Amino acid sequence: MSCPLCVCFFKCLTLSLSELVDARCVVLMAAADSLYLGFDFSTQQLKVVAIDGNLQVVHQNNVQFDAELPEFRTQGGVHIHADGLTVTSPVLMWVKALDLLLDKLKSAGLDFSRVKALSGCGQQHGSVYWRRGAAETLQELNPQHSLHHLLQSSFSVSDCPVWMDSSSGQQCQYLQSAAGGALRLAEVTGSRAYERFTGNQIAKLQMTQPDQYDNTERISLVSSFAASLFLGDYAAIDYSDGSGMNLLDIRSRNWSEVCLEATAPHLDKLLGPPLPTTSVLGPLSPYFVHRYGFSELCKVVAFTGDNPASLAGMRLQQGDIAVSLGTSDTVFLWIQQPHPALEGHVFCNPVDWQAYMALLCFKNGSLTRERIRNECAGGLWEVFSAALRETPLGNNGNIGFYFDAMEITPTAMGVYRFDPQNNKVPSLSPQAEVRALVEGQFLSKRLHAERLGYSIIPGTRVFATGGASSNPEILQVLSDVFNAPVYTIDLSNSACLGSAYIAVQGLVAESEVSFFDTIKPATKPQQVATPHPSAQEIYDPMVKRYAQLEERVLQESRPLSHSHQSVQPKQPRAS
Ligand code: ADP
Ligand code: XUL
Repeated sequence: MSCPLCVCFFKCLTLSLSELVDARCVVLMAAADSLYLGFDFSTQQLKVVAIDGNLQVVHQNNVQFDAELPEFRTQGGVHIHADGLTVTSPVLMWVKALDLLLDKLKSAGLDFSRVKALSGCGQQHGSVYWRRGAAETLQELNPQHSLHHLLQSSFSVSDCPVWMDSSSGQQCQYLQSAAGGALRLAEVTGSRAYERFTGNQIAKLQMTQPDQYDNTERISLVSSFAASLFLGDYAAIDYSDGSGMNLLDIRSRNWSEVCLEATAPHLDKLLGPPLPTTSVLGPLSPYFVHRYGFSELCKVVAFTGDNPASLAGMRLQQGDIAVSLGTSDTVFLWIQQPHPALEGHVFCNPVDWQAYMALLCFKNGSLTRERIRNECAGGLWEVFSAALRETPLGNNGNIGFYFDAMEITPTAMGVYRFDPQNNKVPSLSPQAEVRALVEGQFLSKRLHAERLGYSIIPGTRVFATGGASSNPEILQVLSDVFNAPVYTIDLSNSACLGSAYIAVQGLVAESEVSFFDTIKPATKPQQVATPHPSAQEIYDPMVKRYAQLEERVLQESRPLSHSHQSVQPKQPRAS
C-alpha cells in the first residue's frame, strides 16, 4: 500500500512536519495527474469541481434542477406548500441529478480513474429519511442501472424538508422549554431553536407522519445522504453540518441526550455517531468503479454543509468575514471560542477541530434580487448593475427592507421603504429600488455581524462567494457598506472548491498536517473591490439608522411573523 497522495510508500510520512509540508508540495506537483472531486448539493442545482494534484481547478459542471429535471416541477429547486411555510424538495430529484451529473462528466471526458478522493457538501439543515431495508439496497447497487432507478423505493419520505421551511414553530417551542430555555439550548447546540434546524423538522415529522417515521431506518442530512450514495452505505453526519440540527452538543461533539429525548424516540440509532469533517469514510462504492471507471482505491471523505465547505474553499482565517450570496445569503466568521447567543449560530469548524464558526443566515438573498431585477431592470443583470453604478452611495437617504419570504435574520416579513425623513413610502424609482435592495441587504449583514461581536478594523478582509459574487457592482456596494476591501477566489462556488480541498485534506488528516499547509499551493484570493473614500462617512451613520428602522419593521411585521407560531407548550411523544 502506498501513501494516499503519491507513490512514496509512506516515506514522506516519516519526515518532520516542515519537511513534510515541503515534500508534500513536491509530491503534489509530481502527482499532478491526481484528481479530487468536490460536489455541492445546493438548493437550486448540483455542482461539481475537479481539482488536480496542484490544487488547480481543471473542470466544473452542474445540473440545474428546475431546467434539467422539469419532471419534478420545482421552482428554485423546491416546492413551497399551500401553507406558505412548508418547503420541501423531492429526494429522487437529487438522486437523478447525480446520475445526470456523472454522465455529463463522462461525456466531458473526465478520467475517473485519476480521482484519488472525493468529498462534498449540501444545503444545510435539510433531512433525508431512508426506508427500512435501504442499507441493503445501497450495498448492492447494480451498475447496469441508474441510481434513480435503483433507489426509487429507498426513502420513507419522498419530499424532504429543506432549510427554507419555517413550519416547525411548535416543535421549536417544545424543544426550548425541554432544554431549559432558548439561551440554554444555544449554549449547548450553538443556536436557539430554529424552525429549519433538522431536529425540529424530525420532531414535526414524527408527530405528523408517525408511520413514515416508524418506517425509517436512518436519517441523513443532505450532505451525509449524498456521501451515502458514494459510499454505498450510510455515511456519518460530520460535526460541522451536525451543528445545524439543534441536536449536537458543540463542545462535546456528541448528540445531546436532552435534545434527542425532546425530539423523537430512539433518535440516536437513526442518526448514527457524528464524525470529524475531514474523516475518510471508506472506499468508493463498487457501483461507481464499475459504472464510471473510478479507481477502487478512491476514498470518500465526509461531506459537510455548504457554508462550512465555503469557509474551507475561501481559506477564511480569524479576523476575516465571509459573505455568501447564493439562494440564501450568509455571513460567517472563524471563531476560536463559542459564545452562542439568541441570534445567529455557532457551528463546529470544518477544518480545525478546536475552532468554531459563527454564521448568520438571510433567507431573502438571490431570489429577492432576481425579483427586483425582473421588476426594475427588465430581467437583466446588466441593467441592475447599471442602476448600482448610476445611483449615489447612500441612495440619497432612501432605505429599504425586502423580506419576500419570512426572514430568518431578523424574524420579519414584508417590504418596507423609507425616505430620508424616515417616512414610509410606497415606492421608489426603479434605480433607487435596486440600490435600496442591495444596500439594505448589506446594511443588515453589517448590523447583525456587529451584534455578533464582529468589528470592522483596518486590515479587515471581506470574502465574497456564491452566484451573485460574479457581479462586480454588487461587490462594490458590499465593499462600501463594510468599508473594507472585498476578495474573491477565482470561481464563485467556494463550497465545491472547499469540498475538493477537504477531499485532499482527508487523505493526510491523520498525519496531522494542517488544512492550511495542505492547501498552500492553491491560487490565492484576489482583491476585487476597494471601498470608496467617502464610504465610512456615509455608511457608519446609515447602519445606525438602519437599526432604528429595523425596530419599526419588526413592530409592524410582528403580527405577520407570529401568525404561524401559535405556541403549544405540550407536545405528545410516542415512545
Ligand atoms: P445555490 O448554491 O444556493 O444554489 P448559487 O450560489 O449558485 O446558489 O447562486 C445562484 C444565484 O446567483 C442565482 O439565483 C442568481 O440570482 C445569482 N446570480 C447569478 N449571476 C448573477 C449576476 N450576474 N448578478 C447577480 N446575481 C447573480
Ligand atoms: C444556513 C442555511 C442556508 C443553507 C442553504 O444556516 O440555512 O445557508 O445552508 O444554502
